[in-house]
Amino acid sequence: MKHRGVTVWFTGLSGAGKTTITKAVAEKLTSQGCKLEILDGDIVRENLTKGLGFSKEDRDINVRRIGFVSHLLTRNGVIVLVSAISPYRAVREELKEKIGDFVEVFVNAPLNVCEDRDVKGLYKKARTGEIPQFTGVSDPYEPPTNPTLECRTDLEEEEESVTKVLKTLEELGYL
Ligand code: GGZ
Repeated sequence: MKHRGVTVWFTGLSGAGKTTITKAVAEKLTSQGCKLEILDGDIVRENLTKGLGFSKEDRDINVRRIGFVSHLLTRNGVIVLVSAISPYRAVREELKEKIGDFVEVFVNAPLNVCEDRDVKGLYKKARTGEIPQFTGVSDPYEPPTNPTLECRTDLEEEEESVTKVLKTLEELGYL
């Protein structure tokens, strides 16, 4: 399928569903023959940004590096699906400006829902203080004020979120 390069940036709390939606969108697009890459915070932190922690400074470096790679790929016609908490609005805005072809998806579920899911048991550790500076618990998350799209993963099925993302990319002329 013919498509244009774009960064689709999924931001939201840990456990909101960023990785799940990203993988499902990737599957659909790959099956349609699109060239794409996934940059997932979790994985990037084991490679490109290994050694960085979760202070504001380190998160900003992490997010900017992801943005840098995403920009290179985007301008070479790749669809880049970024999945990172990216809690600070200013850096997301900076990358939006820089990359241009940038779709911001707010993967949103209330903190208590993410905490109830606690897939990896991280929230529990955050509450006891075993993990410091945990987003939403002991560290800030600044929600987008004007995202391209919002997926309320506590209210909609995965399928619906995926369809919304694909429809938005189509409407904006990327697909
Ligand atoms: C937030 C943390 C923390 C702290 C470890 N705060 O849901 P996960 O587990 O699998 O993904 C989260 C990941 C966060 O990495 P990002 O690169 O997305 O973060 S950021 O954009 O803010 O740089 C979470 C896990 O690492 N994790 N400690 N303190 N999430």
